[in-house]
Amino acid sequence: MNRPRPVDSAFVPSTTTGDKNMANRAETVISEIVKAVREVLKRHDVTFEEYRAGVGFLMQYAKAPEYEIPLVCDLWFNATITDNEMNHRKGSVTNVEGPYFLESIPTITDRIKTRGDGGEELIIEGKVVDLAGKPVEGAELYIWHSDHEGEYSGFNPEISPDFYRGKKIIDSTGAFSIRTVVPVPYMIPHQGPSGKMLELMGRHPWRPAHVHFKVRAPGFLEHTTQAYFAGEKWVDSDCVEAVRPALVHKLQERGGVKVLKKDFVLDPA
Ligand code: MBD
Ligand code: FE
Repeated sequence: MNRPRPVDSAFVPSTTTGDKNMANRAETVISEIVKAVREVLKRHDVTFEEYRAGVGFLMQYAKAPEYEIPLVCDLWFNATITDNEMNHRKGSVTNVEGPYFLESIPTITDRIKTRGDGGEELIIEGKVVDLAGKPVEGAELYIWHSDHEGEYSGFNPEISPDFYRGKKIIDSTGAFSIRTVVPVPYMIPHQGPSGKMLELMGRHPWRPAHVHFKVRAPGFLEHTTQAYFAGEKWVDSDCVEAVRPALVHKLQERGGVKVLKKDFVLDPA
């Protein structure tokens, strides 16, 4: 079982910084969130009993594992935040990081280590370029994905983080070609309150099969994204609602092996 990474509570912005802009932004965003919620409560004539039930439901988060609060926030809002990134970028489309990124992973040349005990072979190939189409030599391309059973290495304690993850250093051609295995649909942890919330709503806890990427290069904005596979299960009903058309790739086939073509166009910092 995957145990997602909790967010460090030190990320909570301080109200004691004396930053006036920050205070104004907090007033703007929080007061408008409250206003939007009030409008929904009015429109649906929500009763005191329902309100108390809702508060009681939220109290379950106090007893839940640490990752449950970041999980429910990501479930409803992370994809919106990443959409906002594209207001300030001209490169390829970014997407949510998810809770399973790891900093320290093996550097690879042309193959991501898999346990070799299952999973269909997959080649991921493409290029890393700037807005002018010029290769970004030295860019670090992080790739991570679930195994063939939907488990993330390093979070499922039985799978070493050396597997299903790799960092490729991009050469002067900008091109890369990496062998791994095809990930499968992924079920977010559903035993806790976030899963319970989906269940109450009559929704499922599945994400479509996906591959995660992060590209870092000096002078460029960090580029975090995912790839989804056209026609696959849950692509049209991702529980975290993060799938975007530009990220749904039609798998090609070469010599009986599936090929995912994925190019990264980086924005300048
Ligand atoms: C995942 O694997 C993921 O990619 C996201 C965005 C949320 C939960 C689990
Ligand atoms: Fe994921």
